[in-house]
Amino acid sequence: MSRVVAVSNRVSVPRRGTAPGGLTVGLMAAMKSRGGLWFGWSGEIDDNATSAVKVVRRGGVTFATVDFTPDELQKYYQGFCNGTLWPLFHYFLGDFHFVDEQFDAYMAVNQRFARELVRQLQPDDVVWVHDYHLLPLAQQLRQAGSDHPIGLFLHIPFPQLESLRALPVYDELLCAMLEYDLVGFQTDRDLKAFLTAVEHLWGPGAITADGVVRVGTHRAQTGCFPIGVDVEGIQGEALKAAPGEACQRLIQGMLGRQLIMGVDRLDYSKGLCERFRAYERFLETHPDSLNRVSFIQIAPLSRSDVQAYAAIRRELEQTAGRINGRFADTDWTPIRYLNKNFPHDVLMAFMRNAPVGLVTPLRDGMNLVAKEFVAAQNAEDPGVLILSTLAGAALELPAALLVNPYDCNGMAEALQQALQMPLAERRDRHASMIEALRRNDIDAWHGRFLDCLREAAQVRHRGTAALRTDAA
Ligand code: GDG
Repeated sequence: MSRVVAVSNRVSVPRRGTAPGGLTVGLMAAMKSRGGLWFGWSGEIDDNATSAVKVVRRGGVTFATVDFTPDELQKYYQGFCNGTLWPLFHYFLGDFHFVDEQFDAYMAVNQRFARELVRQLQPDDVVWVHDYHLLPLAQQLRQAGSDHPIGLFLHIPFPQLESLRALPVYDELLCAMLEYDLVGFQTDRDLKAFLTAVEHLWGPGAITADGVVRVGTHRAQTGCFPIGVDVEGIQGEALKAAPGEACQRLIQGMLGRQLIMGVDRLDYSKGLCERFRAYERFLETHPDSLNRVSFIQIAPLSRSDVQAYAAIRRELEQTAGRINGRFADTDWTPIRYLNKNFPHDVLMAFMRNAPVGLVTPLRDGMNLVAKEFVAAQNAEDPGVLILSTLAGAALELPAALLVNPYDCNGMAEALQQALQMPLAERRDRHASMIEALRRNDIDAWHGRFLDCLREAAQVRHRGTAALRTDAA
């Protein structure tokens, strides 16, 4: 069986004693059975980052990482990735900017990744590239001589054409994406947006009924592959960590109050400011809830993002401070906001103990936390998921309490409804959601993507062979 080579901007090398997050677990599962390789940025900055690749082996998987120079971090990562593509693809045009130099750095880092990666590849490898940081990687790998099956999965939304057109180089990027054998999206909505952009650039004739895009000699299969979670694994994590010190301290600190839980990477797309204000509105309009609920928001932030997120941190600290100042009592803190990272199993145990999961991004490709919250629940007495309609996950989880994350009153009312929901209704909603999660779990996600990728590459190879025969 061929080896799976995963490529992502950031590689998370598992460390002893830490529980990795959802995506890491999924990728590791896809790679472990076949002895995989994971290539990308180490997370380290080095003034003299040379081309040296650091290689370590953990749990049957090889991790090959490179460092970034401060210039690459600033122009490629903070610049084009996080200042251009991330806001544009999440429809935050007000935060979006375009700088030629940063785009050049983006192309250069992709070229450097390709150059380093191609040296690590074996003939039968299947290359699976992840996310918006690496849209032109297949193009660069082909130029570096790779003929491997290469697929791209976009974890974040793909924007509608009218937003996409704000990017001066959108046509160049789309053209580069057609060098993949397979381009996969989280939802049908993202896939359609991509095909609309293709049609705009190359006409309806570029797309066949089965989602293949043909432009010149390029042939890219496209498809929708919503990412899932490991339902049984999460149940196991939650049960294992529940008796542990961290979870017990949380439960004791609640003093019997109902817990509302939010877990998000600290980012403006996650709608945290709007969520805090909705909780404030809920306390204002439901005074009977004072001292009976507590909202805990966990929002870890990575070292390299500290500066970029200073403004949102300030706003969240101020809002949390105002809410606590307004409503707190001698024995009650209404909102606890933690910029702290917890082991994944501890998070799952926290979620299992929360009657309400509040997941209200302003825009999200999928949102794994929503799925993890559902998977972590006790089916006999499940908590209620409040979920943004603007998260990809909402399409698979219509039995959640769906809210518009910009609607402060609507979210406050959903909180009230969730906290009051009768057990029978909670069980019904949970049963329908858990069934959807089991139908499309993390194994289904990587299994379907990799099968489709191999097939797409075979079709390309057959096409190339036929062309050679014709020419002869
Ligand atoms: C992108 C897309 C898409 C969170 N805090 C801690 C921690 N986490 C884990 C969660 C979850 C993961 O991180 C976050 O996943 P999300 O899906 O919510 O969000 P993004 O990071 O924005 O991911 C998104 C995803 O890719 C996958 O395709 O769903 O739409 O934006 O697994 O549990 N894990 C640990 N400590 C924490 O403090 N260990």
